[in-house]
Amino acid sequence: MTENPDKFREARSILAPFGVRIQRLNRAKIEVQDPRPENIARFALVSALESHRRPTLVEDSGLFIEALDGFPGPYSSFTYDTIGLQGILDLLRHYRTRRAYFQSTVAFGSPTITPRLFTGKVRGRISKRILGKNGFGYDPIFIAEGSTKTFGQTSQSSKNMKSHRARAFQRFARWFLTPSTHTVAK
Ligand code: ITT
Repeated sequence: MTENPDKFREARSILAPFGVRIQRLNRAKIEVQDPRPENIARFALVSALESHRRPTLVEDSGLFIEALDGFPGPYSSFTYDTIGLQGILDLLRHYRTRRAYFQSTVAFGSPTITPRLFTGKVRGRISKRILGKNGFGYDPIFIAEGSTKTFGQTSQSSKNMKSHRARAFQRFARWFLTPSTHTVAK
């Protein structure tokens, strides 16, 4: 469940090689204010399951910048819509460290399965300029560790090799495909 079609597209392409197919439920995620993405994802999932009584995935993600004590973190969506990429670069102008990470927290549950959380992180740094047109959100200002290009300059498949979202959804898929750990009523 997400209102963000880019997140859905990525999740679908990450899960496809596992043979796990998902459909987008285009509904507003009920987002509590909490510094911990795990709490936001869990609450959103439990709220969604009140009306959507089927196996459901919810994802909460964000960009955490070290020099800004983790900002925008849980406020990533709002910050992107307000000050945007240039606003982040302006905020960082006088800082020496540009270290940052993306985190994705996937929550899965159904009326018969208690919510399970899967987290993925990718560490990197904020670029000095906005670079590239691929991806979405903060991709044009985020350079993953070991790379010289922003996610905005890399292909979807390269991003999927190391992204926070890939790591979280791959963890989910490995769990989901291990039948001894649970049963999902289809
Ligand atoms: P839903 O709540 O409906 O799922 P959303 O876009 O509001 O959609 P979040 O609350 O999880 O989702 O906000 C995450 C924001 O963080 C998102 O809008 C982007 O701006 C940013 N973000 C998350 N993952 C990203 C990625 O892989 N690349 C670039 N920006 C990302």
